[in-house]
Formats: sequence, C-alpha cells, structure tokens
Amino acid sequence: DTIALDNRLSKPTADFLSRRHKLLINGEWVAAKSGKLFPVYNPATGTLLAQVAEADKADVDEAVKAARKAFDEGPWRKMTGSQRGRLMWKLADLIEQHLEEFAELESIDNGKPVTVARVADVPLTVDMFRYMGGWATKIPGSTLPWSVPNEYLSYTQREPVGVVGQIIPWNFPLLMAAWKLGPALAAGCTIVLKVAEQTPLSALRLGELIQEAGFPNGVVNILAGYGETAGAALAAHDAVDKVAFTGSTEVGKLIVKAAAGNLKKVSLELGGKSPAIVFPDADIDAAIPGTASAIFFNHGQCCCAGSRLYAHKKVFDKVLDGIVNEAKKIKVGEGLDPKTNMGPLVSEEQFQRVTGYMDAGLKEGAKAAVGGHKTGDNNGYFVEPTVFTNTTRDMKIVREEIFGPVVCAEPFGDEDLEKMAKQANDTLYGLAASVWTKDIGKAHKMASLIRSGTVWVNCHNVFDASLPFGGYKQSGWGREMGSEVLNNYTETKAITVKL
Ligand code: TXE
Repeated sequence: DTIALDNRLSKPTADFLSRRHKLLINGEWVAAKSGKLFPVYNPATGTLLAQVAEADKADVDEAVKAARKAFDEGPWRKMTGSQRGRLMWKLADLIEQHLEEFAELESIDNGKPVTVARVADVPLTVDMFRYMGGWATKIPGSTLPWSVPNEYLSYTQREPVGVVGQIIPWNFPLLMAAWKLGPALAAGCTIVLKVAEQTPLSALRLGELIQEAGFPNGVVNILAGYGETAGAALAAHDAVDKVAFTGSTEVGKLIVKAAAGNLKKVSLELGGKSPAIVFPDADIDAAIPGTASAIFFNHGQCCCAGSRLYAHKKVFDKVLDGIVNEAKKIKVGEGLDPKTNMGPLVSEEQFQRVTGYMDAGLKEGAKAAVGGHKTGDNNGYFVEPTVFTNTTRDMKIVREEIFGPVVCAEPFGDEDLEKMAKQANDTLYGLAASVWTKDIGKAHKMASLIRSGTVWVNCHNVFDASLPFGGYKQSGWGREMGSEVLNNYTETKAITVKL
C-alpha cells in the first residue's frame, strides 16, 4: 500500500500526512519501542492515509513514567491555575488557527463531512479548551461549620487526582480528546491519552500544537495503538491514579476490572439507546427534522443518538412520512465532497456491525420504511439512512446500540406519562432522551420521569461545554463537561485544625 494524497486537501493537511506519525512521550515524538507501525485508512475510499507508530505496554510504561514525573516533580504542579488556563487558551487559539486542517483530517480519517467538522467538531473543541481553561482558577474548597463553635476549624481543598489514563473512541476523534484533556489539565493532572486505532490523526496533530503552546514535557502524552494492548495496559497500570474511558459498554466493564488492581478512580461514558418521544401536541414541522437529525447526525455514530422513536398514533404517519423524506434527502458520499450530508461509517468492522443489525431487523420481521442496506461503491463503508417500523420491544434492533443511521419507529396509543416514561426507560442504558411537545407541564414531567443523564425538550444532540453529560445505568459512571467533570479529576481533602 502506498499513501495516495487527495489533491483536494489543503497544503497543511498534505504536509501533516507526509510527516512520520510517532508517539508523544515526555515532550518528544518517539517511535514505538517495538518499532511497529499500523495502517490508518480512509473509510470513504479504503485507501491508506498513514502508517502510525503502534504503542503497546512498553510505550505505555514510558508514557506513564513521564506523566508521573511531570506530576510528582513539576513544573506542572507548581504552576498557578492562571498559568495553566493561559496555556489552554493558547492551545485553543492554535486549534482555531488550524481549523481547516483539523476539519479535513477528521473528514478523511473518520468519514464525516468536512462541512460538519468545520462547524461542529473543531469549534466545539476550541470552546472546550477555553471553557475548561476558565475553571483552572476556579476549583474551590469550602469551610465547614462544626457543631461546637470555636473548637475546630475545618476546610476542604480540591487537589488534582494525579496521573490520568484516558481512552477515547473514533466517533468525534478531536472533540473526545478535548472532552478528556480539558478538565484534566484544568484540575492540574498529567495525562496519558490513548486514541482510537481507527482515527489517530487529529489527536497527533493536536499533540504538535500542545508542544507549540508550551505545555511542560510529560504533562500530555499521546499514544496511538490498539485497545487490547495499549488501552488494556493503561487501564491496568499501577502508577495511574485514574482512568477515564469513552467507548462501548462491553469494554467499559473490562476497564472496571482492569482498574481494580490498584483501585484507580474510574469514569465511563458508554453506549446508549436514547428515545425521542413525539406527543400529538408537538410542533410536528420542527419535530420531523429534529428527530431525523437526532439519529442521522454523524451517521448515527453518537452515543446519544435518538435511535428509538416513539410518536403518538395521531401523528405517527405524518412523523414517519416526514422522517422518511428527510432520510431520502440525505446525500450519502465522501466527506470531502461539500455536497455530502452523510459520509461512510468509520471502518469495515462498524460497517459489518451496522449492516448485520439491518439484516437482523429485516429477518426478525421489522419493515424498512426507507433504507435497510449498504449503498455506494464497494470501496467505502456507506450505508443507507434507515427507518424501521413494525418493531417490537424484544427485537435486537430495539434493544442493542447499533451505532449507525438506523432508527426504530413505534406508535404509542395513550398519553399516560408514567406509561410513556416506562417505555422510554425500558433499556439497559440511560444516556439521553428527547421529548417533543408544546405543553410545558408535560415536558417537565417527562424530563423528571426519564432515567437518563440528559433530557432535551424540542431539540436533540444539543451540546455546550457548560452542560454535564453522562449516563444512568449501563451508560456509565460520572459526568463529562460542565463544572461536574472536575469531580472526576480532583480529590477532596478535609483539613481540621484544633483551635
Ligand atoms: O468500541 P471500543 P468499538 C460502541 C458502539 C460501537 C461499539 C464498538 O456501539 O458499535 O461500541 O465500537 C479502546 N482495554 N461505542 O469496538 O472497543 C479502543 O482502542 C482498554 C460507543 O470501536 O469500546 C478505543 O480507543 N481499551 C461509544 C476505545 O476503547 C480498550 C463510542 C473504544 O473502543 C480495550 C465508540 C480494552 N480491552 C463505540 N478494547 C460512545 N460511548 O460514544 C478497546 N479499547
């Protein structure tokens, strides 16, 4: 395989692709100790994009050692919050200056439309570093009142948890790096980040900018490599104080087991099977494109994708027709084509998985109102936006996370909110939900009854750096973003003085 550069790419992107792709350890780009490289492909064409140094346990050891030293000896520890915040803002500025390059890298590596990466992935990343940079100076403790006055003085202090291992997926490669790095840096931790093997490129470019911004050596170490080797070694490492993971629920459980060795702290952001519920009094003209984008945005490769659609029987046909029309309007194609609305799935493995679910759905008796198959030429991993009807609660496609552009649409008959909430909650997951209605009482009541970390009303997939995000049940432990995420990266110490 030779690396074929696409002539639509800008010069900075082409230059990056032609560089060697190594591991960032202790402020230096180094080859893997084994000397191994692994291939990274463009999912739209199947062509080779890069050969990247493949980290495994030996490299994890080196990276953890560097992070340990940077944490235990400084200078990171001795820097003030405002110095840390300023570095984070500098990094945000640098990412913003290279917006186009990052958008192109995300598009060719992950498959997503460059037009989407430009307005979503990259600006949200910039925002995350700016927002979290602000927290670096604002992580307070408290003074605690004793029952007997003037005998003791007690106060708490929040301290960085230490060296953190972070393992991220491929659906938003750059943004997931920012969700993880931002709060850890704000809290004063040092980091070993293991990026997804499918999509390592934008994080490696980010590593270059981290160097350029002037972060001290060893504060951020970035490893590309596989989960079973590098990821597992990081999750199990005795010198790591905390592991933060985003990915499948299945691997989340392995992370918990691996972390048990030294009882490192764990936070997890896992799968979902999020409901979108359309009541008959909803603004149907808004609910149709809203629930369509709830599932089709990012090709359904969102942990909070609205993959179960419940519409009241009075409006079901209209909603269904509307979503089918929306699906037909979607132009599936290569991410670099500015006309593309939906790119390929990220990999051969995900393509097999998603088409496997489509086949299973049809076999179990579901009916595809639109889609249901692969599409495009055979080089890229393209699938049709798909809406299934005639589904029942025990079908695989209703119960399991598909992580593709596939929604199961079911009508509901009565308007008992408790019953409706029960149906929404009939899942192992609890990440997100959306409720579509004009009745504010109904909206708030449903928001309370649904057991998930996020409930959107008359919208879906809406994010801000300030909003905590995470799951109930098997969708995970802890929250990302907002002030809440700082709990993941700090220890609280209680100090008591006898007066
Ligand atoms: O995820 P994995 P995969 C779900 C989604 C998708 C399915 C499979 O349903 O279809 O997971 O995707 C690393 N120890 N989500 O296989 O394997 C791996 O290298 C330590 C939901 O890609 O969970 C990568 O960096 N690490 C999700 C990361 O874990 C391990 C996003 C995620 O990969 C490891 C992605 C191990 N034993 C997939 N095995 C979301 N919540 O957004 C793998 N990894």
